[in-house]
Amino acid sequence: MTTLSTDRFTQLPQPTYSRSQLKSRIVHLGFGAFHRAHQALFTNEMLEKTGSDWGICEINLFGGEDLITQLRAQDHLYTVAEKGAKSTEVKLIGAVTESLHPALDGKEAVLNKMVEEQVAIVSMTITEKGYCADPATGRLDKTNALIQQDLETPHSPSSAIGYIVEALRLRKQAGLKPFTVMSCDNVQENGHVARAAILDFAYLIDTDLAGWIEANVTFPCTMVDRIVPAATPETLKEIAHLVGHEDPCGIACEPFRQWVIEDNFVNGRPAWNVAGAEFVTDVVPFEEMKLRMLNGSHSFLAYLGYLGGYEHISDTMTNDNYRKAALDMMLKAQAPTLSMPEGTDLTAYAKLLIERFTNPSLKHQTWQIAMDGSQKIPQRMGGSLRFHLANHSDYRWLAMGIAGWMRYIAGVDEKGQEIDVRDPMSDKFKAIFTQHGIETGAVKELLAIESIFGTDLIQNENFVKEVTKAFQLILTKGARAAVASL
Ligand code: NAI
Ligand code: CS2
Repeated sequence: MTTLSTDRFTQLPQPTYSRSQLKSRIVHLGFGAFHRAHQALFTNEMLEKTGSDWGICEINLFGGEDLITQLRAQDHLYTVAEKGAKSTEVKLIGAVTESLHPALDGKEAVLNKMVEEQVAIVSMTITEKGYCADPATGRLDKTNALIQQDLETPHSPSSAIGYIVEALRLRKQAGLKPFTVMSCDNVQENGHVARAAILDFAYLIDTDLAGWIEANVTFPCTMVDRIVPAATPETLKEIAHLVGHEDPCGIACEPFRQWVIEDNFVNGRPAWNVAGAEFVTDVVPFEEMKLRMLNGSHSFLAYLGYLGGYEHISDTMTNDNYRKAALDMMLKAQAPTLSMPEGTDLTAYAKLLIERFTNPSLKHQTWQIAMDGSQKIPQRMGGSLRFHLANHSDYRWLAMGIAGWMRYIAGVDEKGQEIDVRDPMSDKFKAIFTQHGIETGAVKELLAIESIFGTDLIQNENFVKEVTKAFQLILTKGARAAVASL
């Protein structure tokens, strides 16, 4: 790796705040694509407007060592390219103060940082599976391999949950204030899930500590939104062209961004509102709206789009049937299940989503969104399904979405090519399809997976019949025809 100097960014507008005054008051777990283009960018803008000292220490617990090394080599500066349909704006982010990785610096360095007195917030974008929670119940999955390991050696953790509990134990022991734990993942009631996983874990190792966490730590829920596809050699090349130099930490995203945060911080917080974030008392309706309407239709398009031969979400939007099905999914299958504050215009929201999905400058792979379906399906489609089954209303788009997921995880596409299925449960899926072949016999077995579908859905005959029918249609006619049939 070449050492990169910071003068590479001189072509861009520089931070107007004093970077040397920043303190690592936020420790962020998960320096992935999303955080770089969302929370760090909001923080950067907040610093521009307030001149406060809220800096971020970035930590990757799993993978991403190179990214951390590269970030250090450029003084923790990096660029975000906001790509609209017609133009691109590049921003330089200066909010990051330092970075750590257990594989580079050791676990103790990570824990020591989390225990520093000035740390007031530990935030997370660690993917759905990072919570080690059962997606159907939102409680800690005690059978999770990382959790089992951390229960054996809680002072030398590996999981994000284990790190947070150990850091809180050390803070309690040192007589320090706790920090707020703020999840920024696409998990329904993300703060509540983080809280449940952390408390469940803490109660298993130390009831005093668990009681202290319960009484003193807050876990605000957040609704986060910005489409940030994984970086590709093409996007990095484009950024290099725009910046005038390479930036291996650069990331491209859409211009839209939204952040709704439950205002429940135990140890202070930055004024992210000056950068456009909204502080509210109840985030849950907004989370549900976004997870069901945006992410639910995203997953629908990802599975049926991939099977239909579309590489990117914007490619699916060139097919009128997919476009109409996505809008119907939003307005007919998802919107009716929501209870939104007065004045929320879900039709306008859906139209904006379709516009965002259509952005041809954004190369968001269907394959990327298709990842980790076992963690995503319950919150994106499960709640709405239960609503329609109870109300005897039309849920054909949801049944097709689930059937599309099942056909996708069968691991072979419509041309007989292998699909690289990435999911914590991929071994289980493989076993089911090995036993049943890619036939409707697999449907019931998949619906019996409790962590995804609970125990109730499989008992609903109508639901099993609808999913089986949709699966059969995809098998015999293909995904494009199945979507057209809706
Ligand atoms: P990414 O793949 O670029 O980064 C994933 C991050 O999660 C890495 O920093 C990695 O170290 C960490 N991680 C992975 N597994 C982990 C585990 N078991 N425990 C702890 N940390 C773990 O993905 P990206 O795009 O940053 O997305 C991350 C999450 O952010 C998503 O899963 C989603 O919940 C949320 N999000 C993403 C959006 C996007 O458009 N990319 C938009 C809204 C939310
Ligand atoms: C996507 C999301 O990867 C996925 O599962 O549905 O990351 C989506 O891009 C974001 O939630 C948009 O805010």
